[in-house]
Amino acid sequence: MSETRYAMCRFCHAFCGLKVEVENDRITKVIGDKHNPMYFGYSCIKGRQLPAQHYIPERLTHSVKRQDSGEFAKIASESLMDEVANRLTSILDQHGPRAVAMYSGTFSHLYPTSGPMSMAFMEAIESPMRFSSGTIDQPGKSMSMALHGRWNAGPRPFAEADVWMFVGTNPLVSMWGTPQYSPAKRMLDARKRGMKTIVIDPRRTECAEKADVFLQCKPGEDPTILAGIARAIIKEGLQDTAFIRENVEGFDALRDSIEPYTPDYVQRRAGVPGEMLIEAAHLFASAASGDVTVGTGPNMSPRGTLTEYMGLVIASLCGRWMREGEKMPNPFVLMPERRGKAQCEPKPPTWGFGEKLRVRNLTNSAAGLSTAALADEILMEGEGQVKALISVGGNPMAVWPDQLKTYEAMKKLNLNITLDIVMSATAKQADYVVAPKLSLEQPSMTILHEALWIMNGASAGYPEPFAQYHPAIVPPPKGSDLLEEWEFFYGLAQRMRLSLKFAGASLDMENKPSMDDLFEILTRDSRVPLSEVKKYPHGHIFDDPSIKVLSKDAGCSERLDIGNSFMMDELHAVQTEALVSGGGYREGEEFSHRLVSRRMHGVYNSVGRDIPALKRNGLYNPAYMNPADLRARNLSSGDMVEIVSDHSSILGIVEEAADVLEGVVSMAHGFGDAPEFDMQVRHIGSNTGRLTSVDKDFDPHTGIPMMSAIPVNIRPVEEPVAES
Ligand SMILES: Nc1nc2c(c(=O)[nH]1)N[C@H]1C(S)=C(S)[C@@H](COP(=O)(O)OP(=O)(O)OC[C@H]3O[C@@H](n4cnc5c(=O)[nH]c(N)nc54)[C@H](O)[C@@H]3O)O[C@H]1N2
Ligand SMILES: Nc1nc2c(c(=O)[nH]1)N[C@H]1C(S)=C(S)[C@@H](COP(=O)(O)OP(=O)(O)OC[C@H]3O[C@@H](n4cnc5c(=O)[nH]c(N)nc54)[C@H](O)[C@@H]3O)O[C@H]1N2
Ligand code: SF4
Ligand SMILES: [Mo]
Repeated sequence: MSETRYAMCRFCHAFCGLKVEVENDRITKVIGDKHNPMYFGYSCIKGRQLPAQHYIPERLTHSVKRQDSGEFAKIASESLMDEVANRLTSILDQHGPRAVAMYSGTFSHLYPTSGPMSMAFMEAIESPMRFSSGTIDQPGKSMSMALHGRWNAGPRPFAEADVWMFVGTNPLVSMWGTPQYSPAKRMLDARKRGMKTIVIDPRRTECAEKADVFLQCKPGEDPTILAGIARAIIKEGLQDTAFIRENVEGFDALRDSIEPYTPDYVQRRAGVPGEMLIEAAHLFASAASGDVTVGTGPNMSPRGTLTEYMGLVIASLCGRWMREGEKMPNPFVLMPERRGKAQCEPKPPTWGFGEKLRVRNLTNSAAGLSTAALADEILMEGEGQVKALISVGGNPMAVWPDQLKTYEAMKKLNLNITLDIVMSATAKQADYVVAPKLSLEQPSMTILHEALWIMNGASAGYPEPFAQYHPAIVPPPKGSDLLEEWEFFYGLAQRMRLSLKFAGASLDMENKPSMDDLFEILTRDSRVPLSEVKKYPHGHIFDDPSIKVLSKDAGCSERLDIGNSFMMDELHAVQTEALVSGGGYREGEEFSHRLVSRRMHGVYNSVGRDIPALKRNGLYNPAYMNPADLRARNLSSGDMVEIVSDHSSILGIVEEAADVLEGVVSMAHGFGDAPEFDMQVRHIGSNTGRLTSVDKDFDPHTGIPMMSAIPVNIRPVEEPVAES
């Protein structure tokens, strides 16, 4: 008999509300839940494939261990934890805590208990070596926020904005940034009430299609464009003088630093017509409210922190922050009540603290330890060398920059463990692959999307106090042996006689808790009790209009800094750099193109390519290029080329795309596999990470290397005969 249940999707981070049909303990169909007040029934092609994700033969239903022969064999999860605990103990005894590193990938964040339990484990073994996908994503966000200062009450909501500026972000496909939850509907609603949009991107994206001003720019020149916009705002006198007088410092330093960024200079440097730049500045600053969101594109291009910083500068120049007495858009539900004050918080340290890495003078930073440095930490012999790596819901082999170095590092590790649902490119290199339960086999709650308000400065996270909980929808497949990720870390800790502090609470290490017990700990100080949230299977908006932004503390002297000296120095440095045409000139070689990052509908980073219905969309990652560029090279869609950077080269299949600027190659990441699979490019795509070098052109504080705007040449190749 078929039953209907309500749940949240975790094929990606967006958590869309779902209606799930279940028959004989198996999911048979998934569609959007039209009674869900945050998502209004939205679901995408990936989410609707959750039944396939749960039941494809590629799904791991047992953990596996690498044998001496190199083959993998099933291992019972209890034995796996026994063996791993023993091996970790001997590595810790011999080499100390620094020898054990953890990498938390995207999917570690989607399970409320995974992150806190894995961190509790790392704390218990006293290892500082905790890395995450955040530092190869948008590290500029937390860095710029630390330098500029965080406005305690946060930014004004999208739903009330008159204008929005999207800088290298495309929420209509990525469901990231703003608006993030059913973005197409929210964007349409906003346009209907008159909101204007500005898009800055080298590709005419889905968002750009609908923009009022679209600045199709050369990749990597965002600091120049945003400096030009800030200059134009000040020249027109459109800044919010009263807000600046009360709350902002650094205005004079900023004004002087951006003076050279004239419309003419911006046009020459970034390829954006001067009059359109002025139009964008005017549209943004003359509106009453509205914000800037910067996405992965500019964060992965050089000077990502500066671009994020200039986004904050423009918002602060225009006073786009919540004011005293305004209603808090999201005072939280499952987290403790959020009471914002109309003031700048004390600025935290940005870099130069915490664990010092052995390479490139990197330290801990507001963005965390640099994942781009982890392969070197594994490869470099000597005191402090990383010997064991635990990856949780991530795929280093597919997504870390400099794939060939990552490959070497994987082989060098004494102990390589990954928690994954399939034999990913990383799992194939691992010693143990821990098979976890999948999303609909576990309870869930939406706390992550409240935490996003804290993690991200600009508006991200639920725009209203929405929350949802669901119990496990189906049991795991019959005969399977799966762990919830937290159980793996708890199980290791039990065997290693460690005490765990989970989200600040000491756990009973004799009587194992349940995931629901852990949810109770995570929500122990919530504004609304979890028991209340559980009453609403479609999720619910727990509004409280009485929660308003509080006034500034009497003694508060903290100000938002729009003239930070490090950032101003970077602005000066930009001008010393040569103007580039095409892909630019590097180390004696001329490049014709710049390769930029992008997202594709049918895949999520490296996830989804094994699902039959998604293969149609995501078999490989085409190298999208402008038709004129293809014609000039006598190429047409489907031709194979070699894409060559100054570091390495990959094969690619070109695809004509009029939305891509001439001189640009737009290509998704996370495809391909280890080098021995390169010839299968038409079936698995190729790994753009291989084009990036981690020790050239990296940010000196976050360590993020050039992962977008990469100078490349395109060379035709004869189709290789043997494609196995
Ligand atoms: N379907 C799908 N959704 C996803 C993902 C996925 O793989 N597939 N990935 C998820 C992840 S991990 C993240 S972090 C988010 C990211 O979310 P977004 O940041 O919105 O990511 P994109 O859609 O790639 O948008 C980045 C844009 O930056 C542009 N760009 C590239 N280089 C530059 C540059 O130098 N300057 C400017 N101005 N623009 C540039 C690209 O053309 C692209 O349009 O998406 C998430 N959502
Ligand atoms: N060149 C280039 N590199 C990039 C980017 C880019 O735009 N260009 N983008 C960067 C960004 S923004 C990010 S966030 C990172 C992504 O970095 P990662 O998070 O490391 O990569 P994903 O591909 O998302 O890896 C997810 C892994 O989790 C597994 N998985 C899926 N569902 C589950 C689950 O329920 N539980 C568990 N345990 N595992 C699961 C998948 O099979 C997959 O192997 O890549 C970065 N790398
Ligand atoms: S956007 Fe698609 S994959 Fe992401 S949560 Fe929603 S339905 Fe799932
Ligand atoms: Mo990401």
